[in-house]
Amino acid sequence: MKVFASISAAFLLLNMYSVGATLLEETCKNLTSPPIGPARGFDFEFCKTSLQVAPGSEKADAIGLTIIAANIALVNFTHNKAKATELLQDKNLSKQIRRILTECQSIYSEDAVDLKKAIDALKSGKFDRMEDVINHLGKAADDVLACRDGWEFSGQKSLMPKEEENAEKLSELALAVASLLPSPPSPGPSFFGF
Ligand SMILES: *[C@@H]1O[C@H](CO)[C@@H](O)[C@H](O)[C@H]1NC(C)=O
Ligand SMILES: *[C@@H]1O[C@H](CO)[C@@H](O)[C@H](O)[C@H]1NC(C)=O
Ligand SMILES: CC(=O)N[C@H]1CO[C@H](CO)[C@@H](O)[C@@H]1O
Repeated sequence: MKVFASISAAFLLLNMYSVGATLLEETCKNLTSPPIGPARGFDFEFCKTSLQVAPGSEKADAIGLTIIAANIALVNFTHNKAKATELLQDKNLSKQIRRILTECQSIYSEDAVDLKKAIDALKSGKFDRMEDVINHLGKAADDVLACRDGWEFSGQKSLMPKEEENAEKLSELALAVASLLPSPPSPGPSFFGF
């Protein structure tokens, strides 16, 4: 009886592992190498550990996993906006630093709205809105880069480099996960635009 119970427990665990981990791991595996995702590919462990922390990620389907990825990016953008706001309280910031930080703050703020729109479109389950999803996620990823470039081009050290790096990687991850979604049924152009 005891043996039986532990055998079933082991089976249950195995099952949960293979059923649960498959889509998430397969997704991350597919994103590890080009051409899908950024040219250099994602680090598999980064992809897996980022997505895995979200409750439900083990059992999520492709759309669900994309919602999770977008939501993780949204949490970080919201956090970064708050961080920028906090840093701007410092009255002693140079004019240049204040300008860049203000720009980054509005980027995080605006793009949080884009990320929410992407999530809403995904939740609607309508394939004709997939182009919107890709556009919103792509805008968020591009804008973080613009914020990082703002520091670099002015020869300034970012006041929140770690947060910016996270937001960059997480928004790229969300975009990449979305780009694995099946194309909308024809007629109509593929949402990749090629
Ligand atoms: C991963 O890539 C393989 C081979 O291209 C493909 O058959 C599979 O559907 C992809 N899986 C996901 C989750 O994108
Ligand atoms: C702000 O700068 C002034 C002048 O450089 C300095 O006296 C003051 O201590 C600084 N305040 C803070 C909070 O760093
Ligand atoms: C992966 C990652 O960097 N996640 C961060 C997102 O933002 C929250 C704060 O809101 C951090 O706790 C996470 O570490």
